[in-house]
Amino acid sequence: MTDLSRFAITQKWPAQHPERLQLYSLPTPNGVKVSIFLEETGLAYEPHLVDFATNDQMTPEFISLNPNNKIPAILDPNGPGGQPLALFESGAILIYLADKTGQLLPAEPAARYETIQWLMFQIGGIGPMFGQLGFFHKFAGKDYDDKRPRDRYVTESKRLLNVLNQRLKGRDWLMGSEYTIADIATFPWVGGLVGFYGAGDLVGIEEFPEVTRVLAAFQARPAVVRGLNIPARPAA
Ligand SMILES: N[C@@H](CCC(=O)N[C@@H](CS)C(=O)NCC(=O)O)C(=O)O
Repeated sequence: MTDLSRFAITQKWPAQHPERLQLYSLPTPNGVKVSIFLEETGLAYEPHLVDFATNDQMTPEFISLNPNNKIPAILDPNGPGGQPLALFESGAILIYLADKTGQLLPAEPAARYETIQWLMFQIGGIGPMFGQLGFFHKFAGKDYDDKRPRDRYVTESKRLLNVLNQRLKGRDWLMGSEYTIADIATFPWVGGLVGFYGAGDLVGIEEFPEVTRVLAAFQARPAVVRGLNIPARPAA
């Protein structure tokens, strides 16, 4: 029987199935990357809801696993050497899980690094920029009279969308015919920009037809449909 009791996070989120990978998350663009990966690959896991409405991410139990107080985070009871491994940062988690399962990250070295390059492009560019645009367009920042911060993020988001659009010309996915963790990292953010943030018109999303084509293909995948709602949010 796997014992995860030395991990304080299990005191707040007890493991019903301690032999399975434990996922601590919420369905946000960063959170769903991991649930989508897990749904795509079929690796057994147990999802736990980290509810921002009650500031779960700020609790000592959560911070014991991720001192950066952000989702997603995982605890794999069967990590390297058969020992438990706790991990945060969605990019690190995706690479770890791809290596563990041998899926969704090419094995050939050049293609592997190219995939990681596009993954990092999302982590360092698309995520932070689209997230700031969401703040200035949908949340508290929309009430600021000075529109220069919002416009700065609109310009940068459009520039990033153009890079994506160029890359996707003649390709099914970011790495061509192979669907990878780079797509799983990127398209929840594009979907969130257009959907949740309602910023499609603001960034002129129709100017990026390759991006919208691949977004539609991504959102049609059954594992994506499922992953976008895991862990389920509490009823409103
Ligand atoms: N670089 C991190 C970003 C994670 C992140 O920003 N998560 C957000 C949700 S999308 C969060 O947990 N926010 C909670 C908070 O800021 O209190 C990753 O990729 O995992």
